[in-house]
Order: sequence, then C-alpha cells, then structure tokens
Amino acid sequence: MKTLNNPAERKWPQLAERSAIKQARLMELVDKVFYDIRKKGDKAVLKYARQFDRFSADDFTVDHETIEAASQQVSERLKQAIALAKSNIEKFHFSQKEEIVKVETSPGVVCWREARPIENVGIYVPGGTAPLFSTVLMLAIPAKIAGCKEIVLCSPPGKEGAIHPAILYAANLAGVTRIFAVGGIQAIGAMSFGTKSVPKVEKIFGPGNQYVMTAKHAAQYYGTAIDMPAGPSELLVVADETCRPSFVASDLLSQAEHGPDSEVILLSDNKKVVKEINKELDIQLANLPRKEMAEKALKNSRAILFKDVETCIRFSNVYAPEHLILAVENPVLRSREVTNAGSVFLGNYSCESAGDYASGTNHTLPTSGYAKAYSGVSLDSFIKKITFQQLSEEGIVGIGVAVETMAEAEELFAHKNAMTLRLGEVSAQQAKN
Ligand code: HSO
Ligand code: ZN
Repeated sequence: MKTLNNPAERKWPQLAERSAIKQARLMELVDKVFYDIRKKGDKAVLKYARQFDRFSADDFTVDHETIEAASQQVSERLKQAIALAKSNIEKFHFSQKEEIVKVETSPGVVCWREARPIENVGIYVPGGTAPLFSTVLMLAIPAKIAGCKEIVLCSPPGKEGAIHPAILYAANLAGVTRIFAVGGIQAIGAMSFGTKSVPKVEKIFGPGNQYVMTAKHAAQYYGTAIDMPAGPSELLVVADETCRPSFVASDLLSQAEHGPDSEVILLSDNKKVVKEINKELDIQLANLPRKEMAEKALKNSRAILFKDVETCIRFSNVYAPEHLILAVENPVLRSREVTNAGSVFLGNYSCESAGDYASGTNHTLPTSGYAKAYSGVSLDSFIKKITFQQLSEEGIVGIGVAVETMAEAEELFAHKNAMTLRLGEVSAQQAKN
C-alpha cells in the first residue's frame, strides 16, 4: 500500500475524496429504457433483458417449483449458517421497533407518532462474480419485520440463465413475496413503474453497478424512493500497536476483494505496524482466488501515518467511511470520538465479515462519504412514521389564541378562522354551562 506521512490537515478533504462517478452518459440510456418500460411494460423489460443480460427465456417470473428446486441445491451446512445469521439479524432489527409515546404538549393537546410499513418494497441483488444472498437477508428480514406486504426481488440471471440457488433460498426463507430474474436498469424500471408481471413498489433497496445506481437515482424523479445513494464498498481501519497485523490485513483484503473499485484505507500512529500489515497483505493476497480484483483495489488504496490515534480518528471523521474498524487500545472509549461512519467494529475480534453476514447489524451502509448525513439500512428504512394529534376543548382554549395570532401575522385568514370558529363554539358551550 502506498503510504503517506502525516499529511497536513488542509489536505485531508482532498485525501478523503472518492473517485467521481460519471453518470451523465448513463442517464441517457436510463431515460430511454424507462420510457420504453412505461410504454410497453413487460415487453420492454424482456427486450432489454435479452439485449443486456442475454436472457433467453420468455418469462422472467421465478415460479415456485424453481424456488423449491433451488432449496435442494443449497447444502445443509449453508442452510444452518443462514439460519444463524437470520436469527441474529431478526433479533437486532426487531429491537428497533419503537413504543408509541403520547406527549401532552399543552393541556388537552396530545401528539404522537405511529409507524406504518411501506406497503410494497423492491430489493435489487446484483449478479456478477459473487452471489450476494447475504444482502437478501439484510433487506428482506427488516422488510418482513416492518410488515411490508409485497417484497419484490429482482436479480439478473447468471450464466446458466437462472438466479443463484442460494439467493432464491434466502429470499424464500426471509419472506420475499415475488422473485424476478431481471437485472440492471430494466429491473429498476420495472419495479418503479410496475408492469403486468412486476408489482410497482414505493421504495427500492440494494446495491448495484453504475447502471443500477443511475437507474435508482433516476427512479426518484418518478416518485420511487431509494434506500440511499451508493458507491463502491469501503473500509477504513485505524490500527495501533495493539492490533494484530494479520487480522488487519485480512480485513483490508475482505473489503478489497469486493471489486477493483473498493476503497481500503489504513490509518496508524505506528510505522512498524504499517510495515507488518503490508507484509501480511502480500502473504494473504497470494492465496486469494480473487487476488487480481483485490490487488487492483489495493493499488488505489493507501496507508496514512498520523502522530496519534486521536488524529487518525479525526481524519476518519472527514473521510466518513462505510465501515470503520478500530483496532486500537480501548476501542470502546475511542469510539466516542467517531462522528461519521456507517458501521463501527470495535477491537481485534470485531471483523467486518461478522457484520457482513451474521452478527445482526445491517450491511447496507452509506458509502462515498454519505455517512456524514445518512444512516445504514435499518427497520426505519421500511416504515414511515405518521404523526397524530388530538385536541380537546381545553387544548383549543390553551393554544387557540396563539394559532390565531400567528395565522394573522402570516396573513392566512382561513387558517385563523379555522381556530376562531372552534374557540367560538367552546366559549358558547362554556357560557351555557
Ligand atoms: N461488505 C459488503 C457486504 C457484503 N460482504 C456482502 C459480503 N457479502 C458491503 O457492505
Ligand atoms: Zn463484504
């Protein structure tokens, strides 16, 4: 890894910049595909599936028999692992349910919020080199807990013309209601406009390549919400002399193997530690099947030496990583200094893979610095919170004049009148009694 030494603070924002994503050209293509899908529905979806994914069948709906058959292709060992992951993801996301809190803001004025599920949600699972069935769990499980009625999954068919069996198995287990072997822009278009086969959804979740990301971005203009703007996956590790260099190297590589555009950053206050981690990187890299991909990612990545751990964390806050590992002394205490990150892993035993698969936290997290303003996916991502209020006569009397006065000052006399009428009625009644 290229190593920088104590860069000046004014250079930090530049060092924290991600490589810009060129979207303009893709947008034209997305517009065209969306236009066709809106006009011709399934026919257009099929046309683009043939063109872009070399799909050859006539129907992209995955039927029950196919899902059942897929289950038989998944080993017992994997099924047990998925069951453990599912249970932990369920526990963590279930705990995110909130009690209704009714607040009497003034006497007779009661306000509260209640959660309601987003009725129809879409999950996109990319094809490509790794079948990300873990992503299915991370998105479908909270959707189910939230109470979403329709949970649609789209994923491009692989080389054999079908979705990977583990994806189908995980989808069925986690409560996905409809599965379609469609990927790319056409999948996002189908879910956001709805076709005869594909139900229209209100919100689309999940990672994807640049085509998918651009399509998700565009879908928002047509009223479909998305989980978050997404870019390539990233990891920042802060390591001091208490770290285990081989562990840190394995973490950096687990991120790097996601793809050549993955970003990995190592921060340390200790030159020797960086040297040892680099040595470990070479050793472990040699044995990785996805060596080439990881190597490319490492080329764009860097190690940065700072004078102390505190400065490392300050830089990390400027970078706002998707994943942050604190392989330092007293990680829990240190974590208080973290202000921007998607998900934080504390100490030598908390590897990113734990969160990627089975600890229970969600692995759909903000990348590209969005962790400064966005949270990762959680139960909240699948619900809306509706506010309620109920005013009694006492409530009207208490806030009525304030409302009238404010409405008058904004020159909105219908607003004022709505209160005046009620105040009038209350005082007439009080006079009667
Ligand atoms: N690290 C990825 C999630 C993932 N890892 C899925 C393995 N499978 C993005 O957070
Ligand atoms: Zn991962």
